[in-house]
Amino acid sequence: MHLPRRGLWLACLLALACHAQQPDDSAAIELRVMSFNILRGGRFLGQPLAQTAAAIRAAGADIVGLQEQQGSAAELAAELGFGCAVQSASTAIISRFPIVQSNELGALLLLPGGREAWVFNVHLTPYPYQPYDIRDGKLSTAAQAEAAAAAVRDGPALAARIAGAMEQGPVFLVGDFNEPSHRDWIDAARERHFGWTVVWPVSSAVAGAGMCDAWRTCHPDPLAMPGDTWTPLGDEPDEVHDRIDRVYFAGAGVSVLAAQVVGEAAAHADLVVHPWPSDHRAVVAAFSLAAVTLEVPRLGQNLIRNPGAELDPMPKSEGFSGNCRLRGWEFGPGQPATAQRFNGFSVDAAASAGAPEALFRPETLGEQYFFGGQVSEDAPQTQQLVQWIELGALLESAGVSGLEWELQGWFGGWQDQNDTASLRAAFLDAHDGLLLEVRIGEPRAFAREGRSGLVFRHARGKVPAGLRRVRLTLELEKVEGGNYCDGAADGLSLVFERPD
Ligand SMILES: [Ca+2]
Ligand SMILES: [Ca+2]
Repeated sequence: MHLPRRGLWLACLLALACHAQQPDDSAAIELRVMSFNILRGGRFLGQPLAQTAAAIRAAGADIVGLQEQQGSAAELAAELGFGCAVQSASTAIISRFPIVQSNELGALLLLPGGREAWVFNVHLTPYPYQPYDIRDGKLSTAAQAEAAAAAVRDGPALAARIAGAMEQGPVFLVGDFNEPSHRDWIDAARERHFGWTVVWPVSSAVAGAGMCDAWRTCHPDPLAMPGDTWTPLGDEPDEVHDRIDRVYFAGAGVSVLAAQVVGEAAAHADLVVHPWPSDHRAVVAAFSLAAVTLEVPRLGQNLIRNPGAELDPMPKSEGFSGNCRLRGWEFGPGQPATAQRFNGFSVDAAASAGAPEALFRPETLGEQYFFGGQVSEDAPQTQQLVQWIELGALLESAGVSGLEWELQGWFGGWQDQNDTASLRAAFLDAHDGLLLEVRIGEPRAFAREGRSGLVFRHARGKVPAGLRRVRLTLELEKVEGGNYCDGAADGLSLVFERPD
């Protein structure tokens, strides 16, 4: 955490969706996020790893997404007194903030003040590198360049993976994208890019998902402030310099204060470290996170937090995704439930010998669902996820008269096993006395025609007088079949509204 750097954020310009702004809340926190390709483990140019650490210190970074860490991340983190989460042979996230969970795409960090933020870190496929192919005459139209880039780097898949986490925010995405930005190869900057205008697909997809490019938000003019990170090495006359290392951000209350290039000389970098240890410059951005203000719930709004198990992206693995916390939910008695990716393992299992096609799944259910997951071999058991929903503020402003509640969700299981799921809502008064209890779901194999999948269930009724809060209990029940509870649910919703 750092004090605001006034000179820097004053230099930032305002834009509409992605805006840089002045921190005005005393309870706000500030942090600095860096993306740094350290070149083959950091020592490749003959310098000690301490020089890479010096660059991170010069950047004042609190969180660093490393690429080409190649086994150096833990040592680098130790040198800086940071924690470390390794995503792959190339990528790792190191941070002064505690790491709550991590997977191959990123890490969930515990920030000062108790907030949590996902930081995603990517090192996308370097070759074929389209700017070289344009230079060398191997591509002749922008459409060809865009198609060639999309063939080796899947921007839409990346955007889909992180979309769920963005609903809650704050979320950061950093990386060596090995692809320029569509914000840079614009008409006005054609002279820098062989006279070409290219809508590069990864940056387009990431922006389309709602993420803001920190550098381009602070420095909107790519001619005046190119921000090139590739490459500080050499002076080959035909080298193509570009901004392929970027820091993105999203989430309510997150604003960028400054964005700086860290590199070898003042001509190319805002922060200089000499000798520079990598063939990429790094980029660092300072962010302000506004104080958390509790939103007053509204009529017509789904009041369930993390209602589709999307908030914490699970690893992109085959089969069982593993275990994770489910933010917004407390684990009740029984073994912890988890989120599972739709990857053909359980409720979306493809038809196989003797098993029919899975049930239709609406696209609105996203990438993941609530899942019992791996449990002990012991006989039938039930796992619980609990969430409390406070209604005082909503009912005070809306009044109870004529108000109705509606509870919805998708529930199911696997093939002809009777493992199942249900959602119970206990409507409670000011003393937690039970006014009404409703349960939806619990489809067994028969209700699914013996097919894997989820079926829609809902219930509706009048709001009882004296209501103050609701305790939701999602139950995932294992009845049979080895050590997996295939009880599954998704798309949960609790809405209060007044029918006209
Ligand atoms: Ca979902
Ligand atoms: Ca089972």
